[in-house]
Amino acid sequence: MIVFYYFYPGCSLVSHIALEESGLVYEPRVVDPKDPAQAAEYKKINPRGTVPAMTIDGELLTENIAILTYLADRVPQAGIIPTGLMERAQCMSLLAWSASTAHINFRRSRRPERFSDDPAAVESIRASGRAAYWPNLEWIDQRLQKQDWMMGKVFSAAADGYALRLYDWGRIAKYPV
Ligand SMILES: N[C@@H](CCC(=O)N[C@@H](CS)C(=O)NCC(=O)O)C(=O)O
Repeated sequence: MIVFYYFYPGCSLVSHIALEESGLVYEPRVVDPKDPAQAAEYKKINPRGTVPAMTIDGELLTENIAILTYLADRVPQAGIIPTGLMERAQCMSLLAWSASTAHINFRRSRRPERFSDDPAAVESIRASGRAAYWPNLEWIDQRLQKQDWMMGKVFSAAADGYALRLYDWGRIAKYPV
């Protein structure tokens, strides 16, 4: 049995899209990590307190990239991650960049206090995160000018789901997307 923990507008949207595409039956649970009571309760399940997380027959799996890989391997016909050797590697490259570069630039702009305990530094961290996120959005846009989907001719729930998540954050943060 799969239980899936998520929150909008969190990065859990990416795993959520892939889970829907997989066709697997799951129990959805909304968790607001910013709500202290919910966060305390949730940490009993996922001690990191982050979403997405999933339990599969009681075993915890965290991190978008791990969840996406698990779902892609479990339901290969769902088109979550391409199956060819190089296509798969290129998709993993894109997912890693999304999670470790674009997401973190956006986080710097939204949660600058997490990057320094010096209150005087917060505004400059926010501004540099905001500035750094824009080229990330432009890079996705340039890719989609040349092809229909992030991985080329075929939809990938993982790669296109991440692009949608990053675009939607741009929309929420009032970038001219
Ligand atoms: N590297 C993780 C990031 C997970 C993450 O930080 N999720 C955010 C929402 S976008 C969260 O749960 N934040 C709550 C917190 O850090 O307390 C992944 O890709 O799954």
